[in-house]
Amino acid sequence: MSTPPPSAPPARRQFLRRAAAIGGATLSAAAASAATPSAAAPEAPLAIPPWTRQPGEPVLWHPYGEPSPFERHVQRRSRGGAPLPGAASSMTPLQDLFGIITPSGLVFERHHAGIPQIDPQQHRLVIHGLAQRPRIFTMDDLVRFPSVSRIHFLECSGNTGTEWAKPTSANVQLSLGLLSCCEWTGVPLSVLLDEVGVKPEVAWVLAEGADGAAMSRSIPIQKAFEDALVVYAQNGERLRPESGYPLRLFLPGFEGNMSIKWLRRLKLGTEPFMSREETAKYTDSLPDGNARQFSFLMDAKSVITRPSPGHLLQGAGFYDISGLAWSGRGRVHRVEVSVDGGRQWREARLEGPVLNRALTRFSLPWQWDGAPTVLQSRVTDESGQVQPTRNQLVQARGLNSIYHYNAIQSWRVAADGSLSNVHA
Ligand SMILES: Nc1nc2c(c(=O)[nH]1)N[C@H]1C(S)=C(S)[C@@H](COP(=O)(O)O)O[C@H]1N2
Ligand SMILES: [Mo]
Repeated sequence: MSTPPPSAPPARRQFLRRAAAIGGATLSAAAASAATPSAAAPEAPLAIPPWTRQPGEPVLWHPYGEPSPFERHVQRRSRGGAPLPGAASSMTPLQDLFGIITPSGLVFERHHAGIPQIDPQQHRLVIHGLAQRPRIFTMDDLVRFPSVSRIHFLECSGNTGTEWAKPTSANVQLSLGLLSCCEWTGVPLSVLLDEVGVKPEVAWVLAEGADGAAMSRSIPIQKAFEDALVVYAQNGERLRPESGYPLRLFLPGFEGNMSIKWLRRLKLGTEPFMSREETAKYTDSLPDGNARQFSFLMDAKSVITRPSPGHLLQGAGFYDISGLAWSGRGRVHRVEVSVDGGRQWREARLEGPVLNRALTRFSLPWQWDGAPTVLQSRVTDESGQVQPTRNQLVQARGLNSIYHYNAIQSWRVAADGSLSNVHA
């Protein structure tokens, strides 16, 4: 956030100050005040600051590069105190991000047995089972295929799982942060399948990871041919170790769990392989005692990320509400925002390009009168699915699920400008 030039008219200055406050407001009060320009700054003479009086750091200060030390608070966080080794997750700081791309270092992580350190020279991908010509691919083999790059979101089906019970988490990172959106580069799985020759009776593929959990999932062969990718790069560089280096499966729009990291094996078969774990875990219990199985697609969902709990509004006036919308069924068709707890809805502006199965940034200008209210967003995707209210979701699915919560999220704004997570 820049300080407005001294000639800026007062209204604009006031607006910029507010914008700076909301944009810079963070979880830590110290960081927030550092990012908020002082009220006197625009009138003060343009004194020469110390950093203008001497040369700066040399090139190659950080040969890889890293964010400004003033952005240190923008980090992955996990819900339960210190991260455990092995089975654990960390969450993306959605409240501090802009646009739609998640920087690689901030992509949420979910591991069932820690992060294996894999030498790409020793890594192999085996495609076997009902194949005409089973094959073993080295990383070099895979990179020689023509590649594609696509921008897609990845969401853990357990994202917002805590919302089934009650609105618990302190901020959007801890309630919705099992969500990321990257540019993924690799080989379409269909190309590799054509290479090995899929037998006509094949209906399922088992994908297995090389981590300590040897995590595996069964994937319908239609998905494998439709848009599945075998990826080795993310946001322009090789995958980060925590994201599956050197190779992962990527299934656009499907629950994150099925995008097997550290991919080492694809086995073609006629049935879902369904390990005991797979059958027991990845289902959604319904109120009638039945369970929903094969709920692979992520439903239409949206959330306001700015302002959101942890941010502090600086009094009545203009704010630009901004958030993210997505759907595993395709593109975002429209997003509506309510600034009065769902009584009236206004169409938000979508920031293009609106990509298939990718996060889409939306915004809506808002004049806050300073009275307590509730902010909400509601997405409709191109398949026609409308994000449900919490009541509608609970009515359809009951309260026994852990996974696939996609209800409208409500942020309560208090008169003092603070925000909190509520069920409205
Ligand atoms: N091999 C393997 N693949 C895995 C996992 C794992 O623990 N092992 N976790 C899964 C889960 S539950 C999710 S939500 C995504 C998370 O991907 P990310 O860590 O890149 O965000 O990876 C999936 N793929
Ligand atoms: Mo997950």
